[in-house]
Amino acid sequence: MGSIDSPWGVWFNHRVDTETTQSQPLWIALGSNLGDRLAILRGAKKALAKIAGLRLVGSSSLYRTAPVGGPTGQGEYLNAVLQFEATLAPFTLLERCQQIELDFGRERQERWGARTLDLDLIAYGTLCLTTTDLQLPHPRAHERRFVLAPLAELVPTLSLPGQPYRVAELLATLPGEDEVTRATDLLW
Ligand code: A4P
Ligand code: MG
Repeated sequence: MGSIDSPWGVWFNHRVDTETTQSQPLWIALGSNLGDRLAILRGAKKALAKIAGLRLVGSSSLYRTAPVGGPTGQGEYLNAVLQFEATLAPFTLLERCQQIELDFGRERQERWGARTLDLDLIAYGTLCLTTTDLQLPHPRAHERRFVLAPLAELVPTLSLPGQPYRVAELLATLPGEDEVTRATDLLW
């Protein structure tokens, strides 16, 4: 595995699994709508913070959110976003996240179906990646209130790579304000 000194300010359409020597900001979105959601998200946060090459530096509140897409009759989600300083190579990071999803009972049946734990890599520095297994920034992050609301708590002025608008501006244009509410009663 190689290493590079500069942040990745370029587009890749192939597997780039390179550690950085200079840490990059990384945002991971967490979601759960099956099982003991609060315990799962707390456990996932601890597990992510233990990954070598990641340093947890910020945590949004939890949000109660109405399910978007997928089969009807799904339960409400708890969603949140965590911020890290990261040097871990992106595909290795994806593998670590998928292992944590499995550790918390994730089963993949249908797309956007109910799940104990979903970990989505929202953005990793300025890296733009379009591969079968990993896209960065996450291709739907900019249109999802359940991602943007917690992300705006952490970095309202961030522009996701490739997006002309800042997170808080994107959020202000989205409908469905009543479908995403900050869970002020839940600490994690
Ligand atoms: N993948 C590609 N890019 C990424 C990335 N940046 N981060 C690939 C994580 N994974 C990425 O994901 C499918 C494949 O995406 C993975 O194998 C990975 O290689 P998955 O987690 O297996 O399945 P999924 O989550 O059902 O699919 P997808 O398309 O990632 O769904 P989304 O867009 O993440 O949406 N409503 C509410 N209220 N809250 C939610 O959290 N989540 C979803 C899932 C739908 N509705 C929701 C919520
Ligand atoms: Mg996912």
